[in-house]
Amino acid sequence: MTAKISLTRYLVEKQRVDNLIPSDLRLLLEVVARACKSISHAVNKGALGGVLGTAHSENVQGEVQKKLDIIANEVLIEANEWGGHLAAMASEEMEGIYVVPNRYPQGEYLLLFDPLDGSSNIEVNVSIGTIFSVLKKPEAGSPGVSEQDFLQCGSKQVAAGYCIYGAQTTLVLTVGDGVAMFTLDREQGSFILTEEDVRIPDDTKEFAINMSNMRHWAPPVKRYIDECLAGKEGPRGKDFNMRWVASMVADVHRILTRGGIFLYPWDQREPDKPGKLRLMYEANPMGWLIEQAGGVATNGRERILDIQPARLHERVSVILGSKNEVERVTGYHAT
Ligand code: P6P
Repeated sequence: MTAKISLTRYLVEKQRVDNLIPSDLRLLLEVVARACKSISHAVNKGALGGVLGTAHSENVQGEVQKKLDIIANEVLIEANEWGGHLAAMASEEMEGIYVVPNRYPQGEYLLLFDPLDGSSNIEVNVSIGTIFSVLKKPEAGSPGVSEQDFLQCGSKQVAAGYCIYGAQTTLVLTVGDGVAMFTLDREQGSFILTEEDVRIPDDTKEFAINMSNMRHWAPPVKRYIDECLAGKEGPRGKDFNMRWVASMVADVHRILTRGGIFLYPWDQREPDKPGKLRLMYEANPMGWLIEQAGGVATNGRERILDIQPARLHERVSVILGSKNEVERVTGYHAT
């Protein structure tokens, strides 16, 4: 029987054997994983834990916050602030950055997260998740840490991942040498390696988009979806299936598991906004995971990871997944 490899052993080997990650980054990722385990327990309690429903407050995005949004955010802040590997954190749920208090040692990493993505699905017991991204504090620049330090392209990430709270609780991670998946063994309380070197097939017959927005899309997206809907009698010569979970973590997890294309494109409902999803907390971490698994992630014009953010809560269009399918929608050819 093959030995079970825990997340800790996997990360120690990335540090020691592959010399790929320094110990501070390993420790940071272990703390994030432990925080996700705590969030998973809170999510799994549901109504029994009194954690459902709204918190009667709005986040910086103007979205009504769920109690679990706030709980997850607090769990991540409290777990990560004292360890000495972080300079600051940024969350989809908080307007500004959270600088590690002076009573704790400051580190060189910046942690960004969407503490509970897809929280509109909490009450209906559909998979949700935590998305995280790790950057290094820029070498140059003034002492201390500012919002400006976070405004780095997604290609600067040193680690990225998500934890999906579904039928299983699974942590999916990249530190730049492929994508690995770890399933939570609740009896042991540890994440166990269950997939390594994840690969997305270049072609697919499955697309994920919120079809109710069809009348608002730009023509290239409308044309692409129409061709998929035309099936084998149409120009694509094959039938397509459609999925839309409305939790990005669930749709991306399906694509990492069996291929597919995910689209949340610009639409004319908010013409001055490039898209609904957030660059720093959703598109960048998910885009890197998709690329590390052999897929492509663009905003319809350029590689997601090349976009220079101007603001912490910047939004973006997202088209990602199976290489040949994404390139078909946008005419974008990965370099
Ligand atoms: P819609 C969740 O709120 C989210 O940010 C992503 O996880 C998800 O893909 C998308 O929004 C769902 O948006 O408009 O279909 O509810």
